[in-house]
Formats: sequence, structure tokens, C-alpha cells
Amino acid sequence: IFISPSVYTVACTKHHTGILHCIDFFFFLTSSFAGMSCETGWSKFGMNCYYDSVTELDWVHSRLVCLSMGADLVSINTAEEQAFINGLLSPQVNAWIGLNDIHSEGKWKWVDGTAVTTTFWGPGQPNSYNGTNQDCGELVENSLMGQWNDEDCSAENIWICEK
Ligand SMILES: [Ca+2]
Ligand SMILES: [Ca+2]
Ligand SMILES: [Ca+2]
Repeated sequence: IFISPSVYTVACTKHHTGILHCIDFFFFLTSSFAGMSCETGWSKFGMNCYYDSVTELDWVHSRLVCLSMGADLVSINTAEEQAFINGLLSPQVNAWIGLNDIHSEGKWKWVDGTAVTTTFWGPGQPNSYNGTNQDCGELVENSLMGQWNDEDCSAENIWICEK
């Protein structure tokens, strides 16, 4: 007999005495959850899964696709995560990340609400290039760990989701 409501699984064997002998897989499942692999098309780093898109969209629509997959645009919280994301990209590619100053110019935030602490801005960035409105952050791949640039949110890029 197998009972598996979501994560709780119990395997039972009925003995000739009529007594059910059950093996509880709950701890096995929960402990293996931490090391669980990501869905097909997603890459694992630490406790999270990352998706790098093939097609290009503007920042808002990139984010909507992430949200539709139960994720959000990536929030880069450490140098290790920055290097990992950079490694997902092809040379010289720009990819949308969850960085933006849409609500208050110059106040950069992550879409998940976490503060922007460690930053990886390229030289002279963010620069609101030529006085244009650049409120969305992209990661520009390079041979080291990549750099951030503020870009026009309507530009079309590939993007990276995290969940
Ligand atoms: Ca993150
Ligand atoms: Ca801006
Ligand atoms: Ca810029």
C-alpha cells in the first residue's frame, strides 16, 4: 500500500496476522529535498534553480515569464552567484536580471524585495546613458564574472529566472 499526499509517503505491508507494517519515508523525502535536482531546462546552484531563456523580451515581459513558471528574475546576492549566472551566458551576451530602479531613480532594488548589497556594476555604471531612462539591470557576460549595466527597460534581451 502506498500513501503519498504531496511529500508524505508511507509504504505498508499487510502481514498474515492482519497487522500493517509501515515504513515511513517522510524523513528520507524531506532530507533529500535539499539536494533535489532542478526541472529539465533549469540549472542548480546552492538551494536554487535557474533558467536562462532562449528568446528575447523586454524586462517586464521577461519577468512575467519567470512569474508564470513559479520563479522571478534572478536576484544576485553573492559573488559566487554572480559568477554562476555569468557562466550560464554565451560570450558578450546581455541578460535581464531582477535589478531595477523603476520606482525611485537611483534606488536599485531586487524584484524579490531584498536590498542590493554586493554590486557588480561595470565601469561608469549605472549611467542613465545620454540622459535616457535606464531603470532595468542587465548582466553583461565577460570572461571574469560579468558586469551590470542599467538599460532601457524596453530593450529586448534574454533573461534569467531564479526559484
Ligand atoms: Ca539569488
Ligand atoms: Ca534609472
Ligand atoms: Ca547604462
